[in-house]
Amino acid sequence: MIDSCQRNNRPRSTARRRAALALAAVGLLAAAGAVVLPVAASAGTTLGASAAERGRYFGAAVAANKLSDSAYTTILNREFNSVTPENEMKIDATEPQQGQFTFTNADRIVSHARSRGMSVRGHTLAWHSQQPGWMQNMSGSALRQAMLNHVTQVATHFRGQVVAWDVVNEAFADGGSGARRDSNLQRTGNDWIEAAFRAARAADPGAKLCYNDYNTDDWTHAKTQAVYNMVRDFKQRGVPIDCVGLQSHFNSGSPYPGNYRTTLSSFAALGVDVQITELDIQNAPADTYRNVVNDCLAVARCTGITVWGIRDSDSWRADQNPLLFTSSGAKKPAYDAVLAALNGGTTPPTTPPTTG
Ligand code: 9MR
Repeated sequence: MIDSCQRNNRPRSTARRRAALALAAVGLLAAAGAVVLPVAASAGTTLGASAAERGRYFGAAVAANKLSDSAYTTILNREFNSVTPENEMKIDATEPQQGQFTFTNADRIVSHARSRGMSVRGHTLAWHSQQPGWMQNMSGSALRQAMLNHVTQVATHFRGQVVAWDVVNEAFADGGSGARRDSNLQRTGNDWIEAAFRAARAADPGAKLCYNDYNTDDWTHAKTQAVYNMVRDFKQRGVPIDCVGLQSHFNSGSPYPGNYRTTLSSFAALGVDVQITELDIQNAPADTYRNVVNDCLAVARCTGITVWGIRDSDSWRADQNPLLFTSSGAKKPAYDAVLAALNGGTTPPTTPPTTG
């Protein structure tokens, strides 16, 4: 099993080189008596560089049709070292007709990311939602076979290019039941999830395979416990699973829970990585963003954070202004809080103090 760092070590090694250069420069200047005190030499000035300093990635969901918007790509290319296609790898996008695969838009995002040293999270291979019409109309063994073929074909196409896959998305019901969500896939048999993971492993043995869901942030919730029990069972029985994605869409109805760190560390203790995969927070309070970053940093196997869009106008919940950049691309207070948290509470050496 190749880990994500080995598969794409550019952000980390670049960050290390930068840190070494910064240290050397500070050393020279200090020797010349030009500076008094280095401002935390390892403090990065972008989300991706600062996360890399902490052995993690900082990513964004990206839409292919925005790659021609230079205001958008300027922020993407400057700040992020991981990318998740927001819709372009979903089932309806990649297999609109049964057996006919289209990868043009997903390939555009992958190529944009990888040519700039960003890693790619794949989203998603098997899901009850965004199924093309032909799949919605299927059931039973024909559907099971079609789902497995989809997993195999898509994971094979992107083999070696995607560091982590959301193999299965949102398979548990909301509320207190702790049950699986009813869907045409679930009705093919309770083992559909592990079958999808085995097919993904066979198609791309180097990718980390994740289970991804929402409302699994509060440790006391039945849904969180149900996912935890499934992952524990998979690990015990040798079903190939490497990571759990917590989407972490926080708002007044589904707020950031005080026990979030317990959730992260409890999943990690099962022997899987944990990734925060779709973060956005209603009104982007700086304190909550800071807490989320610090919770991830406190858990060694919390390997990265992805925000679900770049500017507020890019968000699926644009009316909640939940992201790190304003619609015109300015950094919000939440951005500063995230960057400072990634830098260990230090202020990045961006703007020299003004004098006089
Ligand atoms: O952000 C995505 C939006 O553009 C799509 O219309 C929507 C369709 O289901 O999916 C959104 O992304 C979802 C993600 O794939 C899974 N978790 C919830 C996300 C927000 O709805």
